[in-house]
Amino acid sequence: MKTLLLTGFEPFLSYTINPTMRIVEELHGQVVGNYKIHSEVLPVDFRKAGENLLEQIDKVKPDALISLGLAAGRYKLTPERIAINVNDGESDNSGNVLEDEVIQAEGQDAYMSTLPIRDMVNRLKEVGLPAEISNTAGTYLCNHVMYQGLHYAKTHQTHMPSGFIHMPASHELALQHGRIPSWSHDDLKRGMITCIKVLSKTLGIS
Ligand code: PCA
Repeated sequence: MKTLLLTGFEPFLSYTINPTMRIVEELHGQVVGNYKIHSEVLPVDFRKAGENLLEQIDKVKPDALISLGLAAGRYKLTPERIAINVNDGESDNSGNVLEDEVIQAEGQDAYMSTLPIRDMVNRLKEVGLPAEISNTAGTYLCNHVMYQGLHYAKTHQTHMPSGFIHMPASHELALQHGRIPSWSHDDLKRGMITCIKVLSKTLGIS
């Protein structure tokens, strides 16, 4: 049995619920494909999220890493293709407002996801869930965490597949927020289970 580190995020900005939080909490300890899932909810804080992630990687020693985030306004599941070496954006939950900052001074400008994102998108569509590859994870916390995971794998020369999946709002959040497209929690969760199964199969371990 392999170990998958699965991360989500706490609520942030005007989003009082983060659907990724419930999903990772419910999947913690579950077995999907040949992965036992270890979940962690990360803070929306530029100074802490990456550090927390790296601590978890050192503690859990996962064979693979998938991070999840909310992209309110998107209407499909969107595995991300690329993470860039930039911190920039609105205030995080601790009041840090960063502009044009590099994440890792010695890091590459960008890293490509090492998850089987094309296979994930194809399988999601086969099981009836709209999906497409996204070519930008933005410059906020989701990009930050994706970059940190891939930078770790690169600099530690580990073969840990690593990457990020953005998801639309849940109905729960849309009811509170107002005008954003939303999915049921069950479909969002089924989508994430599907992606984990694809990863397991691609690596020939299911
Ligand atoms: N989404 C934000 C940060 C936390 C989250 O769930 C993002 O897309 O950067």
